[in-house]
Amino acid sequence: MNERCESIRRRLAEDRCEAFFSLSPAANQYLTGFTGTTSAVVITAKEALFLCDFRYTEQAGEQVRDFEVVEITGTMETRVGEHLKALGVDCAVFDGTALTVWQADTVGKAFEGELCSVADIVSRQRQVKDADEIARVRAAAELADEVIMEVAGGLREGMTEREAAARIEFAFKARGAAGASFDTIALFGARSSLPHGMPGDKRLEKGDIVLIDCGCRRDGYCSDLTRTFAFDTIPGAWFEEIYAVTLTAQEAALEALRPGMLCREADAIARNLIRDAGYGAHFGHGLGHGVGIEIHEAPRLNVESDTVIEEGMVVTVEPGIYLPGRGGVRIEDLVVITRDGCAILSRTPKQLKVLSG
Ligand SMILES: [Mn+2]
Repeated sequence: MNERCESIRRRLAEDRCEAFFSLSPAANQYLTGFTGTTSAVVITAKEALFLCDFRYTEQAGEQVRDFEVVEITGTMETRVGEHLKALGVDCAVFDGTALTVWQADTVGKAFEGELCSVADIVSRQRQVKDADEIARVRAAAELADEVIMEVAGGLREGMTEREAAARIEFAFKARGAAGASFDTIALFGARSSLPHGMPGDKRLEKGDIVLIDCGCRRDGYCSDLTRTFAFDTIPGAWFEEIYAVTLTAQEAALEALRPGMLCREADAIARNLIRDAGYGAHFGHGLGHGVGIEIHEAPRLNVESDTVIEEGMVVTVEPGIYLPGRGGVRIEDLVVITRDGCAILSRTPKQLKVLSG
């Protein structure tokens, strides 16, 4: 019996709905184990169907457990609607955050029954990880630790941001990851003030800040890690100050994180410290986010989230201070919430490190 599928069935019973369907690769991986990019899942009280096309039939045979694998041809959305109709369903729910309007319309045209969008039907379940999922995230986090130190230690004057990012992504694959869990961020000098800047042609110079935000996907699960370094020389007292404030805020949030706390309360711990140090306007993003099958998933640690933190959630803690035109600092760890606190999965040291040039 597939417990994740049974949980969907319990939710269907509570909501008095007869069927759930999904075309989301992340939700389908969670429910079935399938890691391909195109598939559909249909769940009713009695049926559990997994739909894929010819390209994936063999893979589905190896990966998919507890679902009846159905090979389809043509438009997946139309086939899903036809299956719902053939199952005699009147009402079907889907996760509205994971389906486009076109997809819903196309399913609906073939189905002819009632479709109902429910925002969090799978994503809420996915927030709390089981031991197997935590082990996979931990393994992905270990690889990020290895790779960031190896590549940061190998940076040389004149190397471009793009090359640094490419070295990280190569190292992930060479060490057995499926690849990066998102496009690697490697920013030098003043460009480190761009919280999600794209690596470009900027060449590394002595006295530059080096901000690296990277992670990999390994066995279907993601990691996420950010460190900020100085190259050869510390750029100035201002940088040491924003580094110290960011680190204090990050460690205070880690110290406080525990089950029962609201996500916005966790965010406020770091945010208040940064604001009190005079940099409130320069920390414009949330404290962190859930990590699992997707690099950004529920819960969100931000100023407005009322989600209660629970044991087994895996989240990032990543405050930053960004001074336009000068440079920025972000320090990010990946953590798992434990019974009475959190366990930090990221092992890369956080004291300000000056990379040798
Ligand atoms: Mn992150």
